[in-house]
Amino acid sequence: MTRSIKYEKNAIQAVMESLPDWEYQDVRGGAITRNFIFKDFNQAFGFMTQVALCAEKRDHHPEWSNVYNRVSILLTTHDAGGLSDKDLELALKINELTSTIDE
Ligand code: H2B
Repeated sequence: MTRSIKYEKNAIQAVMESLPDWEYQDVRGGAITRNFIFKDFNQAFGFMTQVALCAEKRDHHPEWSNVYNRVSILLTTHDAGGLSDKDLELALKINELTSTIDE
């Protein structure tokens, strides 16, 4: 398993520039969040299924919640105590998945 590399404070701005749809949160050493709204529950859960498979493949898992057509995702790396390259990589993958969903 590859180790994660935590981003220190001075690197956060550059990271967030590559993730315009995500918001940085100064919690738990650093985290990023994004909220999604889908057409209905089927579409939201289909998206979650795709994210779950990508997460498991990477052994890197989101903190998330779902209410009907809404999905909220928070990414942080507890092993590193904050935001890491694994969060950035998964966030970019999640962006890629949403761009293929017809809303
Ligand atoms: N997911 C996230 N988001 N952060 C982690 O630090 C993490 C994980 N660690 N998934 C992995 C699993 C670790 O607990 C296992 C043992 O590899």
